[in-house]
Amino acid sequence: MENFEIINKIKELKKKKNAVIVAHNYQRDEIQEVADLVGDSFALSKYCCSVKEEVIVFCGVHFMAESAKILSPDKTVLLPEIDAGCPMADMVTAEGLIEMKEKYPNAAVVCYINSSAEVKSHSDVCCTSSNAVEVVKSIKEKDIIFVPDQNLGSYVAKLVPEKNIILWDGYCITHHKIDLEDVKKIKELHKDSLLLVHPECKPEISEIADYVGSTKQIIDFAATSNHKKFIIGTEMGVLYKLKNDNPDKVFYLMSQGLVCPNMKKTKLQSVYDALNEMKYKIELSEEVISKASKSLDRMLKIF
Ligand code: CIZ
Ligand code: SF4
Repeated sequence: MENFEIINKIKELKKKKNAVIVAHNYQRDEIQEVADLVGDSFALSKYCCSVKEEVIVFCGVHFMAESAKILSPDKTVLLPEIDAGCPMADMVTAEGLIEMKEKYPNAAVVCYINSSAEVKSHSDVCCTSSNAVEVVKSIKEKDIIFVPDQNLGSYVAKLVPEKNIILWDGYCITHHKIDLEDVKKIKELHKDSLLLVHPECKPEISEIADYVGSTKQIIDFAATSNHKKFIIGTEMGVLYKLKNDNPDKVFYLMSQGLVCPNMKKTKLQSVYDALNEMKYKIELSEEVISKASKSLDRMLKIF
């Protein structure tokens, strides 16, 4: 089937099933095209709470669909590809976190939104890459266990030196593998470009960047900057919006390796099948929802 045919079928089915489709900034271009809203995980979860439709097709990875379910427990949340997980989120388990908490009983726990619902349920407050610095600053405890991303944690630790950040050793398989030497080469090649990177990159890369921010912050920065050329240091999916919104600007990807294999699992056919067969439903226990929603709500209160 051609893309336009399947897109039409998805649109029909969406109406029939009373559904909305949301897509993360890292999704394939055609998925972003078919979505009602494209954004970061938190913006999408908040949007899901506000819509009247009963069914949410979440084109992203597992923890994102879980966050939407935690914030909208009465809705049916579907993840089109059951194996679309986030290896970084899987690097911390609830058991591992409980052990760490026993080792540092006075520490507060901040979990990056890239974590399972169970890990969120054992954390004090959740954060995203847009608000991690403010979340950490808002906490009264000096000691803070930060899970699971060591790179985002190090970035926050540098900006909030008054806190003692205890890092977990997780990392994003896509951002973490980017090498400093390769970044220096592309910077040299495009001397007139600004380098915008995600804090999931290694600290030595964030250090030489002109701007460090989440997907949304990078997208906003590029849109409002007077500069015309940018090297983008996050997953290549953001290029779709960057290029569409800024036809007069030029974007280079920092590395051809900036592709998240899990984000790319969702195809138009997956979305069609998800709606047609109402799969795969995100199911969470009431206890996990109630505990995990506290860490998300606490973040929501700060912003
Ligand atoms: O929170 C998100 O959506 C993630 C994982 C990244 C970002 O910067 O938007
Ligand atoms: Fe996880 Fe990295 Fe993919 Fe984001 S880009 S979903 S952190 S593996």
